Order: sequence, then C-alpha cells, then structure tokens
Amino acid sequence: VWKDGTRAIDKDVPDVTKSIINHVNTSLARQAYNIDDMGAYQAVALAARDDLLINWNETQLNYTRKAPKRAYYLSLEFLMGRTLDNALLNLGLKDNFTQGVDKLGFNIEDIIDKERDAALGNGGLGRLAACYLDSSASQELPVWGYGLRYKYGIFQQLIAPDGSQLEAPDPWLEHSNPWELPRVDVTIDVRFYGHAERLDNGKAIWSGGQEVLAVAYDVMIPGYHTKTTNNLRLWESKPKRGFDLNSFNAGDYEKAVQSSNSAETITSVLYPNDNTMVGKELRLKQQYFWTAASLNDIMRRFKNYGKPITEFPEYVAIQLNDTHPTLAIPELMRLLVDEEDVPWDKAWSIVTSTFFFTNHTVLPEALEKWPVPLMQHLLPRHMQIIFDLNLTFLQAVEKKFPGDRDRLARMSLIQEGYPQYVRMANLACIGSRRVNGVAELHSELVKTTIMKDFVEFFGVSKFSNVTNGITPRRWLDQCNPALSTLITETLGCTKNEWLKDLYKLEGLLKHVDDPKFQKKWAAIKQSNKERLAHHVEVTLGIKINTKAMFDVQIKRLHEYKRQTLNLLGVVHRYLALKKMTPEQRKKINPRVVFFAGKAAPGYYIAKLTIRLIVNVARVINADPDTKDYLSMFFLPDYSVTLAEILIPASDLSQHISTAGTEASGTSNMKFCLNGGLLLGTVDGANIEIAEEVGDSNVFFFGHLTPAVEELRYQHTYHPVPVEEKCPALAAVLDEISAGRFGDGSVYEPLLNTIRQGDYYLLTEDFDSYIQALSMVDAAYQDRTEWIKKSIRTTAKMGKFSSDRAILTYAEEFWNIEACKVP
Ligand code: 26W
Repeated sequence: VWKDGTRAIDKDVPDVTKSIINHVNTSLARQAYNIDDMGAYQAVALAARDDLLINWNETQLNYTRKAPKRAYYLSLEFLMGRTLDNALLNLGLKDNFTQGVDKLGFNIEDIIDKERDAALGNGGLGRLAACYLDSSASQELPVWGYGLRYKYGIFQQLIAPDGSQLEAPDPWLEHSNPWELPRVDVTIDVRFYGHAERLDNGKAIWSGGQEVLAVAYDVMIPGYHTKTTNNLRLWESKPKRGFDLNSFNAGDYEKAVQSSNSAETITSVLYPNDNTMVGKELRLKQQYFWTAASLNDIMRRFKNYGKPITEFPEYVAIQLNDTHPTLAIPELMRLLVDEEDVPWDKAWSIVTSTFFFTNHTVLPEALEKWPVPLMQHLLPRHMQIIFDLNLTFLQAVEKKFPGDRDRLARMSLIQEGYPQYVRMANLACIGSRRVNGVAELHSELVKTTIMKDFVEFFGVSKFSNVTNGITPRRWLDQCNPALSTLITETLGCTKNEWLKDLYKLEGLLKHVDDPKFQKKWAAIKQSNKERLAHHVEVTLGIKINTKAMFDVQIKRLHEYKRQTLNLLGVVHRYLALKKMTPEQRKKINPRVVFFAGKAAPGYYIAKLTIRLIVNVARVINADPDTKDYLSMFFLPDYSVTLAEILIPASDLSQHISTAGTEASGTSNMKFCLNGGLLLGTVDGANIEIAEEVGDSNVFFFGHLTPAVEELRYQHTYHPVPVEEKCPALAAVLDEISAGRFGDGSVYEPLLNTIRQGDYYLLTEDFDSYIQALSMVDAAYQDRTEWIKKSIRTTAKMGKFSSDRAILTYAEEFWNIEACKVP
C-alpha cells in the first residue's frame, strides 16, 4: 500500500529475489551463480514486467467492461528511452527491487545501465509523445498510442577523426526486448497499389496490388502510482505470403523471397529527418501502412461496443501528431463509405468529428506534400477520395469568397504544377474538429501564417493552443533523485502529491532565503555536475573542471536552432581571453560549454557545424593560456539517457532559435525544472517560462518575431556586409577562415550562410547575445543570488507538467474521462 492509500502490487523483497531467480532459471535458462550484469538486467526486467502485465490486463479488461470513450494518439515517433527505472518508480517498487538485487550481489544502477534506449524518434515530437503517454496513464485516462515498430531506431552518431559525424545503424532489438509483447493473433491486411473502380454514390472497389501484413506489438505504459497501465501498439510489417511456392517450384529462389523482402522493408528504419521533408516513397508507405492498420484496429474495437456506426465519434477521438498520420482521414472515409455503406456526407461528418490535429512547426521546408502521381500509384482509392473532398471543399470556399481565385489556389488540397502535390496540412485541417499549436506564440503564428485562410473560412474557434509539457516523473524524480528527495522533505507532502500536482512546487518559494536550504540545493547541483564529469571521463577519457559553470545546448542540429551562434560566441570569448593578461584572466569565472545533438545524414550545413564545434574544441581545450577558463565539448550520440545525465547537471542552458522558428521546445522546461537557468530568445515556450518565473530569473536577448520578416527583407534587398553590420562577429568569422581551428576553407560554406543572406539572422542578434552572456557571467559571480534564481525557477515550473497538457486535450478536445481500475 502506498503512503497515499492507493494499492500497489504486493511484492516484498523476498518476492523480488524469488521472481528474479525464477526468470534466470526458466525464461533465460541460466544458472543464478553464473550470471553477468546483462543477464541480471534481463531477469530483473522480466520480473518487473510480470507486475506491469497484471496491471495491464486489469486495465484493458476494465476498459472493455466499462466501454468508455477512448482517445488514440497517432505518432510516427515515440522516443521512449529506457523503461526499467521508470517502470519500477511508477510501480512504487524501486526500493524493494534495489534491496532484492543487492541481496543477489548486484547493484541496481549497474543493471539499469545495461538497457538500451528505445529511440524510435528524432527529437521534440517523439519525446513529447512519450511524455503524453506517461501523463495519460498517470491520470487514468483511456488513451492508447499507435506507432511503428522500427527495426532500427535513430542512427548512432560517431565522430570521425576529422571531427565530422558518421552514422551507424541502431539495432536496438538485438538482445530481445522484454518490454514488448508480440500479438501474433492481432494481424491486419494492408493493401498498396492496384486499381480503384468507381461505383454509384461515391463508393468504389479497391483491388489488386500488393497486400502486406501488419503484426501488433504491445508496449506497457504504467501510470505513476496507479494500477492503470495503458498500451502503446506498434506495428511490424510482414509479407502476407512469406514464400511464393510457385516460384520456388519453378526453381527461382530469389523471386520466391522477393515479396517478403519488400514487405519487411516498410518498418525497417525510422527516417532520420527532423523538420525537413524528404519525399521518399517508402516513407509514404510507412505512413499508410501505419494509419491503415491502426484505423482498422480502432474500428474493430469500436464495433465490439455494439453501437451504431454513426456513434463512432462518441466513442473514438484520434489525435494526429503533426501531418504524418493525415492519410488516416481519407482512410476512415474509405472504411465508412466503401466498407460500411455510410453515405458520403454522413461519413465526412463522422470523420470531421473524430480527428484532432496538432501542428509542431511552421518552417516551410517541414510542411509535408506528396506528388500526386506517387500517391495515385500507391493509393489509387485515397487519391480519388482526396480529389472528391477537394471539389466539395473548394465549392464551399467559392461560395463564401466568390471569385477569389488566389484564395482557392492557396486553400486547395492540391498544389498545382508539374507534378501536382497533395498538401497534407490542408487535408489535416479540413478533416479535423480542432487544430492546435504547441505554445502561445506558435499557435498565433499558425493562425496568422500557414492557416490564415482556414481561420477566415472556418472561424477562429477551430484553432487553439495547448502548450507542451514534460513528465516530472522521468524529468525530475527519475533523473534527479536527490533533488526529488529534497523537494519532498521541504514541501511537507508526499512525493506522489507534488509529482501529480506540480504547482505544489511553489511551496519551495518560502525557503528561497533559507541559507541551509540553499546549501543543500547547491550541493545537489554540484554532485550532479560530478556525476556528469564522471560519465564523460569514463566514456570519453576527458577530465572536466566541475567548479566551472556548466553551459549546455543539446538538441537536433538545425540552422534555425542556431548552434552556430553559440559556437561563435565561444570563439569570441576565447579570443577575448587570449588578449587578457594572466592577472585579468584570474577574475574570470571558468566555463564549460557542452554541445550534443544529431544532424540529419543529408543535412550538409548541420554536419559541417558539428565538425567545426569539434575542431574548435580541440584547439581551445589544448590552449594552456585559456583552458582553465574556457573549455568546450561535443558529446557524441545524444539520447534520452544522455539527457537524463546532462540536464540535472546544467547551470545554464541555451534555447536561442531565431524568433518565430521554434514551435515550443521542451528541453527548456526540463532544464528549468532541474534548477538550470535559461538563456534564450523570445521564442516558443521560452516566453511562457519567463512569464512564470519572472524576467529577472531568465536571460533573454535578440530581435522579436515581428522584426524577423522585415529584417529578412532587408537582408535580401539591401544587404549590408557583416564587417559593417557586426564587426565583432566578422572578426570571429575571419579567425575561422584564416585557419585558426584547422583548414578554414572547409568551413567556408557554413560561414557563407552568415555572410550572405543570413536567413537565421545571426548578424542581427550576435551583439545582444554577447551582452546576454556578460549578464550571465555577472549574475554567476553572486553565487547565492544564482542559487535563489535556480530555486525560484524550479518552483515555478508547475504549468509545464505534461499532466496539465494532457488534461487539456482530454477535456477540451477528446471529451474523455478518467476510467479507474477498481
Ligand atoms: C516530414 C519531416 C518532419 C519530421 C518531423 C517534419 C516535422 C517533424 C517534426 C514535427 C519536428 C518536430 O519535432 N518539431 C518539434 O516539436 C516539438 C514538440 O511539439 C516542439 O517542442 C519543437 O519546438 C518542434 O521543433
């Protein structure tokens, strides 16, 4: 029984050891006296899984009995990270497992460390999906995730001797995965290609082509201190006929296995592009394979409720995580019209009452559009449906705005040209009941830029905001246990209470001025910095000065996120240090700058940025004049697990995108929750973080969103040389060109993005960035004041719990309620 009276799985320490030994002997068929950490991990994971499964079964049974309205979160990415530690904490069994494992002669943290990340995502969108599953289960909401079971997750990043990024595959399933259950009984046929023959009244028959099998794998999603254990269903593709016997008998072995090869390819790899669309046929195949399997499964479950088809939206809500699952809209139309005999207009009203669409980016290069000829070939019936929907839709637009041809062209589901393209955001918008962005500023930009015409057509009430959130379970309790304990002691409530009502953190404010509390707070930050330093020493063989300020920027490499601005700021600082006398330097606060993040394999400028970071680091870390005051590291292969070590150790984190480009950002919330201060632009959720913690506790700089468009116009039509616009920056660029950090010509293409065009406005923001960095230095001099800022920051993070975000989706969009397991 948990302290708050809710029921746990009963498992005392002897039960734990018994269960582990049992799994060693039976599931693993090994001897307990002869087992290594990896074997121990597998047995411990299976022991924990037994408890998850009991809860999972009870939860699903309860849903079947009570038949509540359910919500489904369709996401092509779920960036889950590791499961064991999180599962034990959520089950309330961490202490008993720690002791049990100890009795068997192992250390729980070493065992936890054996698990590989489930890295089925690129970045923000995928990790958000993972946080939302945790919050849904923790609040006992009937929510399932649907995604793909990629055989290879996001690539492993290696750094070559010359400093550039190399990619290696991530065979994460190599050692088997205890957290998934194959459901060989849940299989669905998915068709591709073939032809669609129109019948009367909008119906058609789609036949021929190729059929592929979708096999379900279920992943248990435990809520925090509740029995509710939800499901994440991931689909694997399989050949429908594994072997073509006819070809085999004819002696053509190659041909016999061919169909099986192409079917299995569909779910083999996660596409590693973040915020950039590459129009690969296989990616479109993935999107259809996944949405078709998921909708079929959802329809089957709805039918088990025994309700008339017209009540579908009363029992099903489907959230589209960006435009990636937009094919679910024509697919549900196809199911209703072609297979369930629902009249076209009625079907459309069911569809538009079922779907909800979240946009995660306004960057033009990220907006999905697919060539009509490709879609016609792969999905002939869906192409018909899209054309039919477009016709009716454009007629309605014409009726509301007669004679406005430009408007029709902008709003059409089809972009004209050779070839034509299907615009997925337009389709997602017209097929959904509500459209939302992920932070206040971003949602405004959605309404005033990419969706402007649609706001004018549908009315503004269809469009709203749900600011992103993060789960405080993983991003505080799990990754920063010492801080979690201190918070619990200080607040005078149970850990469960504040972790489920994060606004309770405000109770820390009354202790801000207590020197004893400040000291404990600072000591925890210090030991987290030492933990990080230890990790870097063990993995990279590098020693780090833990007395220095830890300054961290970790996120996907992208020009809009401006890692280059940070890098050029470091070079600027280095050059300034070089000019100082040894006496002057002694007054400087030492600083260690950390970078981590992956670049899309085909993104040349992003990869060049990594190479420059690595080579600048080599020079400055080796310079005897300055190395005690400034060093810089690029930590390879950024992951959820690495983030869990880096975030609690940061004094300062950087979120410095060009204003108006970062939809929200979520790591900004994670750093602040762990008492790291924020250096950022007036962009995304940074703005709302500043609103919560107050301007005096964050460091802001740079131009605001409304200025950006105007400045870009000037850059295009009235360019001013960088030497004139920003001499300090020009000096830094020149040093790099001149070869101070290795052959400068290598970096010319990167430097030229700034010298010419400067789309992301580094020349406009550099001076104010340098000023902000000086303010940071000045603030860090007064360590007590810094610690107070740190405490105040954590205390005001209540709003950014993903529990709040998910509850908003549940109440305002999905209309679902908690469904408690009795
Ligand atoms: C089609 C290629 C592609 C792939 C992924 C386009 C767009 C994406 C994602 C939508 C990019 C993404 O992850 N966006 C991030 O979403 C986070 C969660 O809402 C936000 O916090 C980030 O600001 C946003 O960049």
